Amino acid sequence: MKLFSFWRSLATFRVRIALNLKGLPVETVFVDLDSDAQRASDYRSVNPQMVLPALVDGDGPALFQSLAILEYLDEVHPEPPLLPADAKGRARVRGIAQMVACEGHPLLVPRVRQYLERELKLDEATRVAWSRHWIAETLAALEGQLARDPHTGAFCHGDKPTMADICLVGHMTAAQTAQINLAAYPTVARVFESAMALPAFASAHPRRQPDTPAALRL
Ligand SMILES: N[C@@H](CCC(=O)N[C@@H](CS)C(=O)NCC(=O)O)C(=O)O
Repeated sequence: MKLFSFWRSLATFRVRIALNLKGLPVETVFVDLDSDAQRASDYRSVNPQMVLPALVDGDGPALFQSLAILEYLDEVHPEPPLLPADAKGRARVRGIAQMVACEGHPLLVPRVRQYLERELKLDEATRVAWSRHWIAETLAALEGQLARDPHTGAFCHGDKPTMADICLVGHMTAAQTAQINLAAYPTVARVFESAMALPAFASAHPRRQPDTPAALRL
């Protein structure tokens, strides 16, 4: 398998965790988002949406959208499962994953930040306020969902990691980078600690990748 990746990409972080949990070896192709390499013709031919990640399994075609890739990996390599066995549990886990991947994260990606800066001419402080606002909104939504539900265990759903944790850790990483006070989100923070204690999560961390700038490497 070939994974198109950038160290800081939170959507790619998700796929790296799933590959690690399932013990699947992967060749990594680095696409530098900081130099807009996602818009160069060679990557555009892999993923016309010009976003990471993309995953090529064997002869392809390239798979795109991190949640679709996670579902694919889970179908083709079922162990360990990324979704619970029961339909309501699967709906809950997918719902939590989508709160991050479909609601929170899209407001933070480079093309949105660039539009705010280059087209709407927002200054740095206003753009930072935008990011911090949406990160906190998603944290509050996650906390509300996790804190009230008895299905929440050491992880988002019970005591084994699922797709929900895979998405949650990326969002918490964004919150840490934005230096958001996490005191109001104790359940999210606790689940984050449980997940990041697992080597499959820890080694996928954005600051532990071969293309992570040396000054930022953990
Ligand atoms: N919903 C997509 C998000 C894809 C996405 O926006 N990826 C970011 C990195 S995390 C990206 O490549 N952005 C490039 C850009 O915004 O120009 C997924 O889950 O795969």
